[in-house]
Amino acid sequence: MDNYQTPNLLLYIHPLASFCHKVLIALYESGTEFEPRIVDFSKEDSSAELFAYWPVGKIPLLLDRMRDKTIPETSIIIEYLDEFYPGPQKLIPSDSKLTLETRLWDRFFDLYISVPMQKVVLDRLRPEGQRDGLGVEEAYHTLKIAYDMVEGQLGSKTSQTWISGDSFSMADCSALPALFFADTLLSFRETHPKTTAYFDRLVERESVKRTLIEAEPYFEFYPFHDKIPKRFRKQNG
Ligand SMILES: N[C@@H](CCC(=O)N[C@@H](CS)C(=O)NCC(=O)O)C(=O)O
Repeated sequence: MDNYQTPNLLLYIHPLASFCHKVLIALYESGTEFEPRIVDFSKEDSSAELFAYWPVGKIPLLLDRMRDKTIPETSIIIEYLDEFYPGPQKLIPSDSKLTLETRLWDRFFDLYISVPMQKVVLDRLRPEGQRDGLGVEEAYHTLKIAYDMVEGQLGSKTSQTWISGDSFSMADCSALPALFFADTLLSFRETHPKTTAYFDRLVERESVKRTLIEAEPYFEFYPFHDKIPKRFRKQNG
């Protein structure tokens, strides 16, 4: 007899999508069971279900079948998981000062690193003649400023393993995919030592390792895949 029970949670994702990595890391941190459903935007029948739930069509999207709830937006999803499906590692600290700092750095990585990174990547996928050179230039400018601010934040406390202190949080879930992909566009490795060391700590985390291993078979579809460091490729050579 098969003991498999459908998990309460269903997550629409794509294994290469950076915002999905953010939520996958949170789920792997807590060890919460979920059913992943891969969305292929090039196939209407694959994405129709997602658009029916969330017409802006962004992934990830979480369904909680037990509570009959649809939860969009990565930060809201992680807050929801932390409230209703908590794991050993609280991703939203209960200390109110730290909560604000966690939310701030979560927003920061999304808005000032992931969003400009997406701009550059999506622009590369546009046909020649329809590209937005000025927008891309602005995106690189934002990345430069954001890297300096992350470097400053990482030097701001006497003891700081993670971005907002000694506890791994939602902000660190946002940081990993933001830095992973942004580094392939504008590398911080030679210029931002604290950010580099922080990134190296992030990639040692089991939740992150698992997320990157699952993404690896799809890296070849990333337009800047040649800039992904070899240590993240299956064939390390
Ligand atoms: N603010 C959203 C951003 C989500 C997002 O941009 N997801 C991308 C994948 S990384 C997406 O769905 N892209 C498909 C599209 O825009 O058509 C969140 O935090 O959930």
